[in-house]
Amino acid sequence: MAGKQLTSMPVNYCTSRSMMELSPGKLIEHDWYESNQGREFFNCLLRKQKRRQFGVLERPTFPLGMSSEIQSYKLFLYGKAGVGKTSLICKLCGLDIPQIHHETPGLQTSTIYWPAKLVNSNEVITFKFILYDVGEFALKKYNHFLPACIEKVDAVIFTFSFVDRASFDDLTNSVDNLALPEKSTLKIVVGTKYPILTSRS
Ligand SMILES: Nc1nc2c(ncn2[C@@H]2O[C@H](COP(=O)(O)OP(=O)(O)OP(=O)(O)O)[C@@H](O)[C@H]2O)c(=O)[nH]1
Ligand SMILES: [Mg+2]
Repeated sequence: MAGKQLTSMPVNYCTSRSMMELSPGKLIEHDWYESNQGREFFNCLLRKQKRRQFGVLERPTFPLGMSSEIQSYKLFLYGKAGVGKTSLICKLCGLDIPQIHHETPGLQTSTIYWPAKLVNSNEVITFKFILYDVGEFALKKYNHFLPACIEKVDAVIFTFSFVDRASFDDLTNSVDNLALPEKSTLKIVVGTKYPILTSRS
């Protein structure tokens, strides 16, 4: 697939397949997962009603007639210690978030599969997100972690916490100064711990 970019992926995908032009905006059907077809796809990713964890060499298998091209993306989570990077990954992977803060020891990767139906197309594609997570102190201590995380990265998720002003103040600096190999790498900002903020007020 040419021009693999997270922001424009479905547009490129459709353009290369069917020469369709899509305007920016809604590119996937957001309520598709509730349809019969969507449920069938998601059931293949579940075990005992929880998201199945896939190893590095594993991939989901869909029943005959339910084929889905897998599009792989590498994402790197970046942010202050304790801001909630690992918790965010746990949430996305359907796991319980850690109750107590333990710094992530070194570099950890998690893989999540996410089927989606494109607007104006009958095809279902499965996003494969490989999430790179490093504890802030480990990132500062070992010089080889950052290059491993940003090499061929498709998107960086910058995290800040709604209950930590300093993590928000650092954000502009981090977004501007993280030396990414590609200028076009997508930058996403995610705020964490919002429920704590709202329960206080
Ligand atoms: N209530 C609530 N707690 C959260 C949320 N996100 C993170 N936490 C808590 O914040 C603490 C730290 O979260 P982690 O996800 O371990 O932080 P981290 O950014 O991975 O930290 P390092 O690995 O040290 O860089 C944990 O005790 C979580 O329970 C959230 O959205 N809501
Ligand atoms: Mg962590």
